[in-house]
Amino acid sequence: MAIQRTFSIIKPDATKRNLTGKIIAKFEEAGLRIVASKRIQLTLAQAQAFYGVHKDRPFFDELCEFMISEPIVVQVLEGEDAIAKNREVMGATNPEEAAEGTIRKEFALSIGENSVHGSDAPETAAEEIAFFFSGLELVG
Ligand code: IDP
Repeated sequence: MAIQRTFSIIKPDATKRNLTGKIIAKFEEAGLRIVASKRIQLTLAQAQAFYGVHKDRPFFDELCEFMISEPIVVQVLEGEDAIAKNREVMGATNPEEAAEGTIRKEFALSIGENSVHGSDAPETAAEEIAFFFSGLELVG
């Protein structure tokens, strides 16, 4: 399996509860290496652009308001099969359905306030990394 990069967000519910380090430890324990990282606060326009694919979903406004409510930590994770591996470590979208030991099972508050985002495919990973990081910020 090839080395991949994926894009991750530690969401407002997690930064607010001071869980950043615990979540990063889960990534590192799974063999994912952090090759870029920054703490930022999104504007509403940025959140709407990032989640544009969901703009017709009923939870879109709630999701964007949540994503701007506190700072977030955006990261690029690298490793073997990183996209699938990160999705596995994150767990299911709804924490009630997430497997034991996953980030969402341990930390998420609800299906919306679910602590982490992770890219779902190589194309979206490339787009999402480029949305937040310049090449100079990726240090493998
Ligand atoms: P994912 O983050 O597991 O890939 P998606 O279905 O792509 O899940 O949804 C993106 C995000 O939208 C979720 O992580 C969650 O924060 C939010 N979301 C998804 N479904 C709901 C819902 O039914 N109510 C509120 N927020 C939701």
